[in-house]
Amino acid sequence: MRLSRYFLPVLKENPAEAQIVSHRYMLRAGMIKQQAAGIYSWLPLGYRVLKRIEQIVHEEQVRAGHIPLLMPTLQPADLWRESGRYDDYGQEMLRIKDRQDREMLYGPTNEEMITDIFRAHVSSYKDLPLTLYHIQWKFRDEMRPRFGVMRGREFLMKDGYNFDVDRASALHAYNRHMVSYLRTYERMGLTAIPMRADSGPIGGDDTHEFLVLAATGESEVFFDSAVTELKLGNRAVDYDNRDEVAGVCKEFTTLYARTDETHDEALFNAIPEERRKVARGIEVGQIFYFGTKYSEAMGATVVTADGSKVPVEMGSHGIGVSRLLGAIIEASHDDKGIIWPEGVTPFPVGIVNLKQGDGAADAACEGLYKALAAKGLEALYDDRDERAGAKFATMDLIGLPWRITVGPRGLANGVVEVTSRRTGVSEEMSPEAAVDRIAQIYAEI
Ligand code: P5A
Repeated sequence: MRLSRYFLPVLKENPAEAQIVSHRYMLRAGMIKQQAAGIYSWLPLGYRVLKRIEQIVHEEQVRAGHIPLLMPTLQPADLWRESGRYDDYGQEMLRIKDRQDREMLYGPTNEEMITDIFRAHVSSYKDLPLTLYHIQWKFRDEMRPRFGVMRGREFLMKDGYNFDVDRASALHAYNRHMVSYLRTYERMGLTAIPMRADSGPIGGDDTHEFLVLAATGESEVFFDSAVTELKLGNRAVDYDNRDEVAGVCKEFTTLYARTDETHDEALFNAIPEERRKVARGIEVGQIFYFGTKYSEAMGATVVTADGSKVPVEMGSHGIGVSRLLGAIIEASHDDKGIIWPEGVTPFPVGIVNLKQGDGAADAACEGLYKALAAKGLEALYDDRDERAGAKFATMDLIGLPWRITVGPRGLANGVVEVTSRRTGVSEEMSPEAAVDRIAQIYAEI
């Protein structure tokens, strides 16, 4: 993409309404525009990151054996009357009437609708296990929408629902989600710690929230600092192997890590003092096992191997897709702007032409741009007729992890400069070597 033809409305001034750094940088970098309290347009740069995050979420769900579908944003109220949640949900639910005076709502979550789909089409244990998920907009009329996409009213969620014949299989589905979430967050450059939590309006006995530590997080969390060292890394996990999946979950949930709702002072005090941490965290996901809560209320049953009819065992599992942009920025920025991890960056690399209009510089930039494209890497090429300082400031603000700087002086010596946004370290090399270096970095992601 050539910046002269792109739509990147960066702001020079700090927007007064933004209280936290991620909100400030998302507005300044021209990623989002507020349209009403807690409701945003996704401008091109923000939209690219949102799509990257969605892509990673999809890949890891499919890897775990989960199946994508798409349910609508609008739902009939009657479904929610069946589960009893139509009245329970209160003012957080946006209720709408259509022209026939039928009661509708903008879905805050989809347990009822997926149960309705299940009961219409599945009746035998032979069709299980089954996990269906979608990535769809939700609406919750939050009392205090704030911090930009962090606590929106309209927000994008990945929500998945497992259907299993018995409790043991449903717990395996719960564990599978935990492992797939760990991998998902790691690919985004995040450390998200699973913490024992409270199930709130979704209901159920077993639930973990995934928290990214950040001073601006809305949840107070208590944990053993050793938990922050755990990494899934590249190990291959066989998602069908119950013991192996349970083993990974055990590794990640044995050390003390809880939100304030489930915090236990006595257990906490048993941790060696130097490892006892109280901090704040951003909830980027939550998984629930709730058994037959919805299937019983809504008549979703399966016939088991011995011929008996039982309500299907279920759980639901959510990732805050749009919130993740804010969480990643909170975890990865400096005073100049965002520092995107390679896994989610809107463009893999930026090209800065220090002297637009100079024949050699223009030709070298075009060459780099094409050579990167040939390797599947779409660079953001700053081809505007601007001062070098302004170009660097824009690149630093929007946070592309790598920058190639091209100027007549370097070219006279046959070199361009490759700079890491994270470390600020620059290295001179030939344009060909620069392309190979960037391609190598992304080949390893
Ligand atoms: C699990 C999937 C559920 O709704 N039902 C379907 C279950 N869980 S949840 O914890 O309530 O939400 C899942 C994740 O969505 C994000 N989230 C939000 N993001 C932005 N703005 C909001 N107002 C908001 N509310 C929830 C969180 O990341 C949460 O973990």
